[in-house]
Amino acid sequence: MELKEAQFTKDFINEIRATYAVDLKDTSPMEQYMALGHLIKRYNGESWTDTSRSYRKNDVKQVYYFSIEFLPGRLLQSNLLNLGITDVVKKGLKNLGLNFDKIVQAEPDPGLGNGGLGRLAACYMDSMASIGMAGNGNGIRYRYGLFKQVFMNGYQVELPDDWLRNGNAWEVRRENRACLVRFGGHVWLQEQPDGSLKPVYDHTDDVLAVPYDTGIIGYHNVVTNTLRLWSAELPPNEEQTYYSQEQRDNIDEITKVLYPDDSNAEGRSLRLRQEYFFSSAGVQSIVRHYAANHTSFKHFPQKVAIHINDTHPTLVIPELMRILLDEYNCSWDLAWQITTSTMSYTNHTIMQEALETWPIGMFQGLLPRIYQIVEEIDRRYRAEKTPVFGQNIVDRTAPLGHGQVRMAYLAVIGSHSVNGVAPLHTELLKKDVLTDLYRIYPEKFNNKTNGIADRRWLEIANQPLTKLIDSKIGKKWHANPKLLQELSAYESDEKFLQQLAEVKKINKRRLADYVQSEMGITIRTDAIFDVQIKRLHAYKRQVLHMLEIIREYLDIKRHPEQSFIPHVHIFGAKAAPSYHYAKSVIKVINALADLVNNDPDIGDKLKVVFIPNYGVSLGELIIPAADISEQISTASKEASGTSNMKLMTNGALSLATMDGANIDIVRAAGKQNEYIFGLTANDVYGYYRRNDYCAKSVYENNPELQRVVNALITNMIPGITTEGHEIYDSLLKYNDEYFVLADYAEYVKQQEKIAQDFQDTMTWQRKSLANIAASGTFSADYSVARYAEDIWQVPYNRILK
Ligand code: 26W
Repeated sequence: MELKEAQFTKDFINEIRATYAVDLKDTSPMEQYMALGHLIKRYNGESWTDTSRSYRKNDVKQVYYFSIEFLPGRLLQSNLLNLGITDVVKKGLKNLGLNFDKIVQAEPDPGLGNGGLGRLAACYMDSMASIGMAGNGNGIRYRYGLFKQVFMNGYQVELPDDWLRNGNAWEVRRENRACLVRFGGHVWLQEQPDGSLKPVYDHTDDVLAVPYDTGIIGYHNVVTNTLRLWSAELPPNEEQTYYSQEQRDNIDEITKVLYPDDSNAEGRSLRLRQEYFFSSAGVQSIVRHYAANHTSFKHFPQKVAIHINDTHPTLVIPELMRILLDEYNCSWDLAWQITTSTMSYTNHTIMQEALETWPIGMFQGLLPRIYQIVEEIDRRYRAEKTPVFGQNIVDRTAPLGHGQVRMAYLAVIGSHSVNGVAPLHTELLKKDVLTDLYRIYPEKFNNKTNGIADRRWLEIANQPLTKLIDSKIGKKWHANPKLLQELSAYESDEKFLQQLAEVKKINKRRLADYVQSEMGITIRTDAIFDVQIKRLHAYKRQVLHMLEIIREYLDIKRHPEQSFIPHVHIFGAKAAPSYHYAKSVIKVINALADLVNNDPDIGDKLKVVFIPNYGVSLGELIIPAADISEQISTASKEASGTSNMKLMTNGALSLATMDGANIDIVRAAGKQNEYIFGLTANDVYGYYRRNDYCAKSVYENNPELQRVVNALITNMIPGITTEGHEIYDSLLKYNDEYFVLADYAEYVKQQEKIAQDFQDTMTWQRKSLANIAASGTFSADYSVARYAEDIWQVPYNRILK
């Protein structure tokens, strides 16, 4: 948008006066931020209205991305960038004597997600708007986001994330678009005068779903899409209904807090209520919007695509069926045809324990009408498929079985498309997790490799690098990230490689300053910054990284005279509050950090920093500073990974297993530019098949490994008690479920190679450059374009190859 500095300054001062009734000099950064946020929202109001109007006027097909998590990160800088007014605003604020960085930091980071799944949804929102596609988000406005993590005596402690304390500058409450969501009670089918059956409800608990909309601004294209998050409230009280405190609490509870677990399916009915709540409200509002502009539902799938981001929103399937059957008198066959043509589903994990199922009793009690519909889906599925495929496979794959509603199966059966998030992951879905359903519906299965929002992860997070890239290849890559490939032309340009090294230094300095001021740990910026940032999970194997630290520590202690390339190990990871083992790993790494960082024999050769409260904002600080990107999951377990892509585009070299999208990263950047090790998915499946993995014999045959692992139980690390034993036992007593010991030797070899290679700056930077140049293909712009073409069948207007 066009904006003159004088205009901006005037508007900003007016906004401050109108909102806070004080002079600028008496405002806090938080107030300055809120005023700025409101002003930008106002500036963008017209484009938001125009976008909605033009979608309606042209009857454009719309995508609704349903996700129980969205992890958008701070919006101020991203909105300024996409509107193209960053420089004007920065200059204006500077001339008013304000500190832009402080204002940016004052924005709360909405933690409405756990990790990869929620962040992916947010990247996709940005990209859909940026390629000019009608893509809306639908989710939950949690009153409290993911807990704030602090360490007390090295243990993780969870504090509430009161992110709405000062209000939310970007959202618009739309009470007039609220709808009712029904829970519990009784339902029976009553014959109507025309002979049809209609459900009648009795004693239901009704909840008002109120939408809060946030504009998602596209990159330099005047498109603003909508992220709609629902909040649960008391229904309007026209009949003076009395609500007991318990009823009020029950309603309040629904959107109060995000479930902080992405490792185990939660069996509690509150979670099921959350899932139905936003699924129902979202579908109701879609249908209402559609019905206001169309007379027949026949063409609904030509105008609406609903995407199910993992199984949590699967109830959109029976909910759309319910509305079509009960409210619009569709026949079952027509309703089913409409529903399956509308729905598509992405699976994000092959971890068995994360696959959702609900006990039928709980499900039926909470959602009696929806249960009837699921029963009918199940009945028809069995009737149709048994003659063709036989009883066994149909029993194994039906929506109802073993007393459970099986959400993934319902999602596959009720959708026309099912995708995994990286080629290997999709293959494993077909061969393993969903293999029976793949036999029945091979045509539904396809791959859509994940992507990331380059504009946030490179342009905003890493401005020094962005400037350097722009100075060489111009700015066209901002809208077409594959053009980063043009940087390859500079692989032999030593001056450029030197500049690349300097940029990395600047980013390392910025992180080192943060670590110094927040944690009191001094780290040297000429050390290798070796980064592992992701949720704490056994399969992600933070333990393997930890063993390497022990090895390096013992090495320096035993050979103090030997030269050692300084190494800083950086972790960021939250553990699910109920995940005991993950919390023990945090404690041990923190204890190890204490030992290493304070040992005078070690000095500044080796440092360990576990940065508390990792999230989007800290990611923006850490990622640009990384030399090494640790992507060391047990092969086959990480569906895709996305931090691998963020780190790559910021010039980090991957220390990685052949898992998830690491495989595609290696292919894109070249194996010689990464550090690859360990078992392949095939190897891992081989062990499963033969059942012949023996962790103990790996241990017994490697004296160095023994020394390292024994450190967990020999009091070498002060301050840990049972935690070291727990990890030790997981490796040796319980036969190392995630093949940590199997991969140890090769991992160490790659670490040694890294230490060698790091000393040759030119070669290192050449590898770093190869990663940056090849990273463009992992832009979410292309990912959503593939979804648009192959699954959603919606147009977009930026040409992407
Ligand atoms: C039921 C509890 C629960 C909650 C969330 C189980 C599983 C989840 C998510 C599906 C876990 C998740 O975030 N998966 C990650 O999705 C990313 C985006 O596709 C992938 O890059 C990661 O590999 C995958 O672990």
